[in-house]
Amino acid sequence: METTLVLLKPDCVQRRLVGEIIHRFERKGLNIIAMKMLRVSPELSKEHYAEHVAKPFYKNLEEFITSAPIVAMAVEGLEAIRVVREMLGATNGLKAAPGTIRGDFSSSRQMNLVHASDSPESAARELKLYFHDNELCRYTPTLVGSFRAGDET
Ligand code: 3AN
Repeated sequence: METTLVLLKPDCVQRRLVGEIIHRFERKGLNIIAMKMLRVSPELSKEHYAEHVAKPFYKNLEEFITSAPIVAMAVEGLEAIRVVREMLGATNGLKAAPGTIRGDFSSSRQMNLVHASDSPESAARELKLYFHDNELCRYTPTLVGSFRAGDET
């Protein structure tokens, strides 16, 4: 099992797509084990996007991510880090494959609706920025046997 950080970004909240996108993760069988709405501060933005802070596009990125509330979620599942990234599609919505979230709903590189951690190291670092360990509500879904056979490896 892996846990990944998912952010429904300001464009997602502004466009009323929060429910639509949560619905996709639920239907896939992933477990949402924490969720909160918050406004990203400039300080949190700099921590979250540490790898981009020195880049010329960072100012616009910070303006965007702090422009309206976001919804942060911890999402758990088998190979969840890769699975969720593949559900999102390519960073640029114009390039993202149809059927992916960005491919279906975004035509932008910046307003690409959703962020998800891209590696186990990023997931561990990013989850800590948004959630305390005791906010993660792990549980066994009663439908687990309907999503996968018990003897699958
Ligand atoms: P992803 O969200 O797919 O992991 P990242 O982490 O590479 O993508 O980029 C995060 C955000 O940084 C993007 N959504 C975009 O707004 C911005 N960004 C990344 N690369 C560029 C770029 N070359 N020019 C402008 N903005 C960029």
